[in-house]
Amino acid sequence: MNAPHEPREQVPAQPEAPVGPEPAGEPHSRPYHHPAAGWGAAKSVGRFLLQERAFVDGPRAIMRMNHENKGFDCPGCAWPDDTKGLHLDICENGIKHVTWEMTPKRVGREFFAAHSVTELSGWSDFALEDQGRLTEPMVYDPESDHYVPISWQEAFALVGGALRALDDPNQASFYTSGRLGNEATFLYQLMARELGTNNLPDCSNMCHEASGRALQAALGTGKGTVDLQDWETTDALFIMGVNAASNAPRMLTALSEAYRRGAQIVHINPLVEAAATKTIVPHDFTDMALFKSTPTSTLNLQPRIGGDMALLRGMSKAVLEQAKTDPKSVDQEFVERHTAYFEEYRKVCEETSWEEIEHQSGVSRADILKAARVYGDADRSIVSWCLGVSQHEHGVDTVREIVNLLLLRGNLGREGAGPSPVRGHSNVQGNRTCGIDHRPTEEFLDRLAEACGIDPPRAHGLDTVGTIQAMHRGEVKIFVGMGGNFALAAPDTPYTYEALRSCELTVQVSTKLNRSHLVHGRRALILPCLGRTEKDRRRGGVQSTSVEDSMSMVHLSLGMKRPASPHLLSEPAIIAGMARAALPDSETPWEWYIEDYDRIRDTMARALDGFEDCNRRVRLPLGFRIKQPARELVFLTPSGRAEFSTAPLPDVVPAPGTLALGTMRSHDQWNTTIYSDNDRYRGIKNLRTLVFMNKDDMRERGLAEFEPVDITSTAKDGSHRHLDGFLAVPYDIPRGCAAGYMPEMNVLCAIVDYSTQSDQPLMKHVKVTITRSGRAAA
Ligand SMILES: Nc1nc2c(c(=O)[nH]1)N[C@H]1C(S)=C(S)[C@@H](COP(=O)(O)OP(=O)(O)OC[C@H]3O[C@@H](n4cnc5c(=O)[nH]c(N)nc54)[C@H](O)[C@@H]3O)O[C@H]1N2
Ligand SMILES: Nc1nc2c(c(=O)[nH]1)N[C@H]1C(S)=C(S)[C@@H](COP(=O)(O)OP(=O)(O)OC[C@H]3O[C@@H](n4cnc5c(=O)[nH]c(N)nc54)[C@H](O)[C@@H]3O)O[C@H]1N2
Ligand SMILES: [Mo]
Repeated sequence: MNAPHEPREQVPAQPEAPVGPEPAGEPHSRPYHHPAAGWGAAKSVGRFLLQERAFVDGPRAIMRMNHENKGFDCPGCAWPDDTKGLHLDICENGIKHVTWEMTPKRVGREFFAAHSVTELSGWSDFALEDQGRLTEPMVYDPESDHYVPISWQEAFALVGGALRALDDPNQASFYTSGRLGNEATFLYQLMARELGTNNLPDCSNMCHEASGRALQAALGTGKGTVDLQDWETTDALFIMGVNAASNAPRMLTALSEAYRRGAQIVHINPLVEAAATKTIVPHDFTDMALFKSTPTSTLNLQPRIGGDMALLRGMSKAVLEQAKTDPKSVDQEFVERHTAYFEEYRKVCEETSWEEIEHQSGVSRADILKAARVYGDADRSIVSWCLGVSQHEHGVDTVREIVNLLLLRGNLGREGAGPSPVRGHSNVQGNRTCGIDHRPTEEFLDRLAEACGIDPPRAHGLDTVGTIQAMHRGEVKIFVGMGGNFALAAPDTPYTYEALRSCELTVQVSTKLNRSHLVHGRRALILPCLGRTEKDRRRGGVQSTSVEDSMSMVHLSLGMKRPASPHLLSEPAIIAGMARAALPDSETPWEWYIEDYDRIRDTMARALDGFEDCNRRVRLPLGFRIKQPARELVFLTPSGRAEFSTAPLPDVVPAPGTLALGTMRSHDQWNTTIYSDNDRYRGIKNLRTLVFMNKDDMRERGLAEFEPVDITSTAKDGSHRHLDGFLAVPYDIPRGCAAGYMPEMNVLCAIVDYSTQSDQPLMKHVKVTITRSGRAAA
């Protein structure tokens, strides 16, 4: 739990600079009628390669991506690679992502000499990253307000000295963004724990924390149980709260194949996203040539923001009502043998009225019954979800309701059935497996102690929100960011800026210049690292690193490009350098480990559950799958069974005059990295500072298309935050709901607005009022 935070009257928004590029023209909004992926994507890739001047390297690299053990893992999303060994399992956004890393542009010492930090603070985030790859370590010089070069040895000594000077190791916090490979991850958590802290916040604290906690509580494993083969054999797919065409584009292939097979595909999302219509599978060359699209949906339901739990409860209620006349609609045998608390759940469903379900979900009983029928008719069902479900106050309860629904019909532990969260960053799941957890279990720590000969701290550490609050209070003085862009990704931008600026030292390990280098502590370091596409040559030869995808497959990733600069170090080498300087008496063989990553993996095999014999298994053609007890119907829960939950439905209906606002990504961005001001599938051009609204909510407020509005959020503590001048765009979204883009809208997300169930910031449910600009409500 995060510490309570003193109420703040009003935190003024102070975005110092725009996020996206200069708009290339007038804002434009037209419905997109073309299939997802297909030629629209191919055109966009071509334009992007041209813009990045990567026409030779780009395509060559792409041919090496996601190969069986001979290439590198796409540094984009965590969707698994095709199990059939397909050699062109790529997507538009993965290509953009790889090309982004391979840009020929460079940010060297001349650049930093020419531009002060104050000057750079006025640049857009797009312009910062557009300078290209960082090339050598830099340290902030307060005298001149410039970053100046520093040697690696001096940089490590600076970090080590600062860490050693702390009164308490808990005055440091070590953030991980989900790109970090498993071996670096293992060394990073080892360093933090050897220092004596579990302050290991990560991007998952803002992403799928709720999913992990719910699955852990219900099934005893904090991960999904299905793999791609299950996707290929299921009868019904329920896709909730994910914009797959943009954020997990390779899912489109699975959806179109499912459709062709005759499977049912139900999308549950306040917005009808592109993946809920039709697609042209990009590597299906005949389809591309013939412009032949495949539908990717058989039913679309549009709940209100936060209405998913009520909708799921309605589906369960329908299944249970049906069981009164048709006992087979519930898998009695499964329920009796493998679950606990069924009777309590049945009762809760019975007691939840259809009126309440309709009111809270925003979906009619008739439509919920349609989805329930699909579910009831299917022998095997998969429910898949992403941030639209997790980033809510009741994210944990909602994911548990997903499991409740699945358990009713025994959709677990057999082919084609089960829960399937879509994870975010390419290795965010691996980070958690390898120890990035501010709440480690006793068993994990015992094994780590045994395998590594350290005495890890037992007290829980700080997560992302907790770290920001502790920095703000002056309790955390050193912040280390292992990748990511903490300043922009975190909630409450001005508050997070203040927090970072009050640190003694901020260290950012990065590939490109970003906002987090400019919003820094009294002392600050930029440590540039190799990207995943680049050759990592150590004394023991060229190294590969392992990663874990959304479906628990672990495989090797081998970079093959010449590094962007000869002065870059790999992430494991940077961590070992910092650790050696911070822990001079350490008995951990840091230098020896980073000569050959097999040595790190040998220790991981002893320390981590599921990594036994990993050096051999990770070299198998498709790597290995981490064992999933729940998949084998072994439940590591208190009852030893899969547990139904019985939470009451939360009230998610916006108060009169207010709207529930969800922040999300456009098609042309990767989290805080913005590629363009366009959002192709939603028909938007040249505009990011927008808010999508229902046309009736706009009419009620007297708003025309592209009319500037003032958005005011109200936090749990009653404080307000504002964004002014955003343009209202009418969109097919339920009444009472609104949506817009992160990270521009993060100023509206109050630091105190995190879930009491998961401690996750409520990024999909910000309570706002929207008025015409200049007419703000008192
Ligand atoms: N190209 C690209 N790929 C990415 C990323 C990227 O930025 N760019 N980011 C990666 C990361 S870290 C992550 S976590 C994932 C994120 O993948 P997504 O979860 O798709 O991310 P968002 O863009 O936040 O979109 C959230 C979706 O949830 C819907 N939604 C909002 N509120 C609700 C609700 O209350 N109920 C339901 N059912 N739906 C709701 C929105 O309409 C939207 O479709 O993608 C990963 N992949
Ligand atoms: N309002 C709102 N806020 C959100 C979200 C939301 O939906 N709404 N989503 C949240 C989610 S799901 C997430 S995951 C977070 C994302 O938070 P982060 O992971 O912190 O942010 P990214 O934008 O993915 O990080 C981009 C930076 O990573 C660095 N980088 C890229 N590749 C590498 C590499 O190989 N190694 C290293 N060391 N650095 C590299 C580059 O310098 C780049 O600038 O944002 C969260 N914030
Ligand atoms: Mo994420």
